[in-house]
Amino acid sequence: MPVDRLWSHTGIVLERGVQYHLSGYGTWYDATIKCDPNGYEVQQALPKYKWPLFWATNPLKLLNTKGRWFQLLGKIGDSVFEIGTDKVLTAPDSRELLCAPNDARGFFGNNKGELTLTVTREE
Ligand SMILES: [Ca+2]
Repeated sequence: MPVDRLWSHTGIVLERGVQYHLSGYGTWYDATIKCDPNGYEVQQALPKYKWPLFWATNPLKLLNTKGRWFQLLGKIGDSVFEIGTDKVLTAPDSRELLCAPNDARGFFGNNKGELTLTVTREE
């Protein structure tokens, strides 16, 4: 899963109404901030003097404004949801699963690293 672009294709088509277990692992970087698929809290990751920059410019541009920074997100059709390291999902549609880090639009260029996502169909 590349980290430097919006909504990467996974090639995995889920089936509507079926339950899946999604797990993400690996390390990625938002500029110099290192984190895992659960993302980070600005208050822990950055010195205080940098907070206003984030709050003033970025949160409204996040793909998921309610989620953590750099949390692994999934998207099926118009439905966006948090995956992180662990997620049980009932597919809302029979569509391809797309993934992205919860970064601000226009700020993907400074991202590095790669995550692996496994998708298991629950029987
Ligand atoms: Ca970024």
